[in-house]
Amino acid sequence: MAKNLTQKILEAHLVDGKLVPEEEIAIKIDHTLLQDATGTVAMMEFEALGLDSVRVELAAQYVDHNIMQTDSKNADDHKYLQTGCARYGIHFSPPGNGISHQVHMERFGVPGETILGSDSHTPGAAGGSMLGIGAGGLDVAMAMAGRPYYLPCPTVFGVELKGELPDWVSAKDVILKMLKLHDVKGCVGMVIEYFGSGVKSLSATDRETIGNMGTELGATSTVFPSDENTRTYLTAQGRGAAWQALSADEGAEYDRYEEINLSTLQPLIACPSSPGNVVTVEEVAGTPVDQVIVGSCVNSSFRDLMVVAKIMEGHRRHPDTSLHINPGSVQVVENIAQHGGMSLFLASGARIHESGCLGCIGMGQATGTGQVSLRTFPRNFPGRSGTKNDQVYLCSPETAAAAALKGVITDPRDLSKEMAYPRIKDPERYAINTGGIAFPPENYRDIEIVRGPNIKPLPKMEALPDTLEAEVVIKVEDNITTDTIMPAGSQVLPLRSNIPALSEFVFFQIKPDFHKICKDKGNVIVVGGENYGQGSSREQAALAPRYLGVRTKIAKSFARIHKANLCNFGIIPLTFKDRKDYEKLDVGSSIILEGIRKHIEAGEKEIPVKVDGTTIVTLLDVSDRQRKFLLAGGALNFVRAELNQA
Ligand code: MIC
Ligand code: SF4
Repeated sequence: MAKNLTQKILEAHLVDGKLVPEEEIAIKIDHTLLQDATGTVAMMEFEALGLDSVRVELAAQYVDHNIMQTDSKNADDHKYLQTGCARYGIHFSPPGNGISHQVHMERFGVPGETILGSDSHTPGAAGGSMLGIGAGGLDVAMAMAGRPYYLPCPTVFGVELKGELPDWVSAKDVILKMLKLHDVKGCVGMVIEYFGSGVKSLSATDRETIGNMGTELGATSTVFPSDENTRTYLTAQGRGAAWQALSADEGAEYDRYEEINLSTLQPLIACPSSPGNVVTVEEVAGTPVDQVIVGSCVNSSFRDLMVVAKIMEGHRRHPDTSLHINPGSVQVVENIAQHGGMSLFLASGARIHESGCLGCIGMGQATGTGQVSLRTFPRNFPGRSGTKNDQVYLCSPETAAAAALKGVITDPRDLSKEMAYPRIKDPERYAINTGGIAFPPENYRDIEIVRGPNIKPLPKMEALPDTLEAEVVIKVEDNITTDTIMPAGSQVLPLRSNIPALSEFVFFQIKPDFHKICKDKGNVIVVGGENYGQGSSREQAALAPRYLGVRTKIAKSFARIHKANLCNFGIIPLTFKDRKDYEKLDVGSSIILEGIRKHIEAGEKEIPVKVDGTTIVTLLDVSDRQRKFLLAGGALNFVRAELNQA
């Protein structure tokens, strides 16, 4: 039978289960990726498993999110990561070296292999034709321990690309088009597989942008064929030997199919405050812009920065609009410098920053009150920039540059009256700096791990009681992101490895005293709408609420990674059998889950829940393995016991 590429990669990695949509499968993980904001706790979790070294082909840890050093906390955590990586055999990329997804693709990506990352944008690995999946830190820690990754078998959404992108339209517009068509939950449970003649016109880094932001569609992952463009990229990285050709078989079928003609695309933009809020740039043209930022883990490659540099050539930025450049990696900086891009930026009045997530995760670059910011980032969730009621738009580098020049949102095609579209060719050979990454030393067993005072032990989690009694403490609407549940930003991120301190920020944006309310109540319940917990993979959005006594969340539906994180930390993710029952629960409702242990042990799907004395029916749609986690009070308790028995 003809197979699509996703089926081929999954089949080659299948450890358990059958490739039947929605059934649980386990796949072998070849690479693991940690980033500091989620990776510090993930390292502690890995340590808690009690192994002597990692048991995966390649493990890497990047310090890219939490790089502001306003006091000793982040620097202490970085030291812990650096020494911990050396101790356990993990590659370590220090602060300033670049953003995980960019650097991993440059230095380590291998077509056809799998990568599990504690960052939701790990599917950006599609640029190098890997199957990248985002997960909670504990799942990645378990993969580092050599265990397979369990997930519901995805369906495969084949997107056939035809034609070629017109001038002034680029890869970001392709993914914004997908978001316009499908919004933030349109591809839940799917791997998006791009194929067709149009794929040839997209470079590896273009594909990274498209794969990375598949996450914004709710997709499990994205896959691109490995072709001549992949080979060109790997050769330019001095790693041509890693290349192999990969594609779907002739006549392969897809669970869902769509065609996009690249030639018909126009510049698009996501308006505040959701990546799914997409309109044409034309529709919002003329809006004054205070700030433009080019970079992040998408649109920060050589091509993406050089196209902006060339558009700015011979011009200053508009006096009312600041222009920021956040390069994806040190390698990108070195290469744009060699090709004259850096001088063009300096002459244009741009502010050039070090490589890292920076403003994308609210680490600096916040805008003033009511100000408009155009960013080439993947996300613009409310308040994520650090400014209340922020006005963040997401767009391509071309649209960003046009706004930096004109001071208002401008369709970049209008620039063709003044200049030719600068088509950028990637270098045949990048200037490569391998010194940035610390490789695991031979004598790793002798390395002493340095733990600063910011590293607090993981909280103990007790097993699930026979019956749970709790009170509803918050009720939220649809599409609540993990940024809302557990915010980031410069004040909160340094506390990511200190759960008691971090828990004071749970739901901070919408209910600042949430942690205080929980303290006096014992067990508490959160009620959510559709797609609850979309966005970031941060397991702190499960771990910190659990610390505050949240043992159950009842929602209309859950986002994939957050649901897995809830099970990992012993929080029962229930959905309403009848969605209308959402109305029956309110803040203050008293809830009883009578005999919950027995229901979960018996593998029951329907769980009766007493709400203020009347019973509603909820669903527990989790695997047998996850039931064991829930009973044990969390995956760490369960897996630790299992490893100790082995
Ligand atoms: C994000 O883009 O939201 C983040 C910050 O990279 C997160 C990870 C985190 O919260 O540390 C993600 O994408 O998973
Ligand atoms: Fe970093 Fe932003 Fe990318 Fe997340 S989306 S990895 S915060 S650059």
